[in-house]
Amino acid sequence: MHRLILATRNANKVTELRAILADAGLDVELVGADAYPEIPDVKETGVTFAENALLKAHALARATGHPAVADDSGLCVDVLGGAPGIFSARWSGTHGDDQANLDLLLAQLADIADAHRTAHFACAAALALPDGTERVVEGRLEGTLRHTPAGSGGFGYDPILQPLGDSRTCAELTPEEKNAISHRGKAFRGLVPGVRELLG
Ligand code: ITT
Repeated sequence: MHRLILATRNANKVTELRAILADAGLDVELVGADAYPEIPDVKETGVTFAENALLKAHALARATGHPAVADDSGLCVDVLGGAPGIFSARWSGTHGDDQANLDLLLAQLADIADAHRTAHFACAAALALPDGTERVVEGRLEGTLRHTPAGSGGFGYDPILQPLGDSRTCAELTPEEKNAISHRGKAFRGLVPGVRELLG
């Protein structure tokens, strides 16, 4: 059985990709980056989601000698020209402060009417082999931004992103409902043919 490394310390992402690989009937042992605590995190120096996902996947594949998958994702707001984009996790200045990031974005958009509050979550998922072979797939979840947060599920900007065709925010969906339509779910599922092709 092939060992596949997922370049994240987020256990939810490992669970989600493991389920997608199992659904696809792929006999792969998926482990998170926590299995390799000695390998340092990679600097995300790319300027697109795809570049950052590829950087992380190649670094982990080289360091472990195993195929590696990585993702990079964020929220892209149309009226802000696609920002926060790759800066989503540190939009307020502090990496990973979800509440501060969300509060700042809502303040910036305070005067923007509903018709102009379109946005999408974007995710690039990359697969890299130790020999440098690579595949990358992108997924999106389109929606509109609420004026006030709603819901307690999920993370990040979930309480303000209402998917097109739904009356709830992402934070009001069950994890299964969100995975079925999410940018990350789409990108991970889109990567399955590449995993099958390259790992058999
Ligand atoms: P890693 O440790 O795997 O890198 P991360 O949380 O630092 O995870 P992500 O690439 O998953 O980075 O996401 C970057 C930011 O984009 C994240 O902090 C959120 O603010 C936002 N984001 C991405 N996906 C999201 C989602 O499904 N729901 C809400 N916010 C999301």
